[in-house]
Amino acid sequence: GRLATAALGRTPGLAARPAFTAARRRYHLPNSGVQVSGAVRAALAEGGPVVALESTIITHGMPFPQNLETALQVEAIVRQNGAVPATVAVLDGHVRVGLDDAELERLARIGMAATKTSRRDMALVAARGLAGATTVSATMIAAHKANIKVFVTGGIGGVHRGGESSMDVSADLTELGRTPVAVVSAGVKSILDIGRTLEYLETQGVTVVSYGDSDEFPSFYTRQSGFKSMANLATPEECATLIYANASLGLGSGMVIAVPIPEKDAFPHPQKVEQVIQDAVLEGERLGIRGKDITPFILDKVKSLTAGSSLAANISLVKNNARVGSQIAVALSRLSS
Ligand code: PSU
Ligand code: MN
Repeated sequence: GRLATAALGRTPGLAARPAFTAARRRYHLPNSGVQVSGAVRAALAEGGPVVALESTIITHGMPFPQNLETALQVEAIVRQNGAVPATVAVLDGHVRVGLDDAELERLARIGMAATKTSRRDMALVAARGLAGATTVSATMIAAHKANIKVFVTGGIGGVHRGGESSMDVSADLTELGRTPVAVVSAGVKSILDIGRTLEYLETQGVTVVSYGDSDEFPSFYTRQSGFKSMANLATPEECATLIYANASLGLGSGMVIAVPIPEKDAFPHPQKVEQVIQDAVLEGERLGIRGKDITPFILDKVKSLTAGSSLAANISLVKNNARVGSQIAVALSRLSS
């Protein structure tokens, strides 16, 4: 008890204080770190391949029920390619790594009512016991805590157009600078300033490579951006070797593995998309939308202004990234064993 501890001349630990115990009950404070599902824990224990997946794409990126269908299909693709999927989200204030199908459905139905959760939001969402959809930054944090090195998503955040004056730079980029997880994506959407995004990643010390036969940096809906990565890596084994080297050197920083959208699903009219994006950016400015709301706003506008064809491209590239990311995770687990 408290008295006995005091008599021994020690201060009772924070966790033992009655007030703290009450607060924990009331505010759903997790005991420590993240909660990893049984399937993911089992795979990690034997050094097996695991792929982390984010959840903002489920709640804010697509409408129900396509979001649930896509999430389930992406997990299936990961399994077909020999890896274990670990979707990350905050449920009832607990940071979870690995969701079952019922939990995925719960999240998909919550949709936009879930809190979009990047690094800065995590503590508040946990303290309040809320449902949080993790962005790339928060998913990287959870993945790293669980010791997962490969993470698959659609597109990463970046420097927004006009970011040189608004200072709207996604927390994804600083997270990539400080957390050693490889993020497999289709590059950066042209709703962002791709050139400045790559400059910022360079400053943050983030390795940026393209997957396949070209060092062109892809721009989500299209295979080109007019900018180059540091290199092109042609096989999952090369990517795994890069991740292994990053870990061996203890750099502590993350990397971007950019996978161009499959040719057949790439947007045929980049100029049309560009016009749509410019309209959406202007409308966002007019309505005074800023902070974490601007990315979902522009994505939604682009979706409706392209009559849904962007949704099909989005689903295609996420599945393709899941296939490539899983192959990389498999190659990495062979390399490490
Ligand atoms: N880019 C996309 N689709 C997305 C996102 C970005 O093409 O769904 C989401 C990701 O979860 C990413 C987040 O981490 O938006 C970045 O938000 P912000 O720009 O507010 O940092
Ligand atoms: Mn922002």
